[in-house]
Amino acid sequence: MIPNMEPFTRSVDLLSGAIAADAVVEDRRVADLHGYYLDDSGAEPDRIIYRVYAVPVPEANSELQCSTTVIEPGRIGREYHMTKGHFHAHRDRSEVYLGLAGEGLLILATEDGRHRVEPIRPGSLSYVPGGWAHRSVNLGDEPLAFFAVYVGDAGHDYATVAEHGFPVRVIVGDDGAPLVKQHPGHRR
Ligand code: PAN
Ligand code: ZN
Repeated sequence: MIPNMEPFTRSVDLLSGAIAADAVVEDRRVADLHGYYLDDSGAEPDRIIYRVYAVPVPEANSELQCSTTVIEPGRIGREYHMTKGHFHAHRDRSEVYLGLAGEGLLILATEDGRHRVEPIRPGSLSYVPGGWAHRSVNLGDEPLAFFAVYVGDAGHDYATVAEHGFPVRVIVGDDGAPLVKQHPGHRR
């Protein structure tokens, strides 16, 4: 069956990551990520950590969701600003990330405890296979912006990550440089 979609074009600002016109904009603030960071007690609850611009597309297997994410620079305690991270609710659905601006990391993890760390930078293209949870982290002094495209009905399972976390955390080391550290509490 041919889906009932009309062709369209949108403008992405490659420097800021913003998508113009009818994108659905969602902000994630410190308060929305309570429990994800080791210690957010010193951070103002209203501070925006990241913003997602999503082009409205039906959540169907035949479609492709298109969005950008912009993570503000900064840290909460020793941890760099990061997204919640999620598995896709339909575990086998994959995704592609294209770095637009800034410098960061894409942390990937499987349910059986494997993990990978990939760079995000302008022009980086990262493939997120089905079955891999994914979280992005801003390591720089500027906003980190990337474009994502994923299977329309992928859905987001946040609960598994909220409960178990990722196998690693990205923190600032004593020398001021980023450190990818094993998260001892993570299940194996
Ligand atoms: C991305 C993410 C976006 C925000 O579009 O949804 O970067 O991260 P969280 O959803 O983990 O808060 C994506 O991977 N979509 O599937
Ligand atoms: Zn995803």
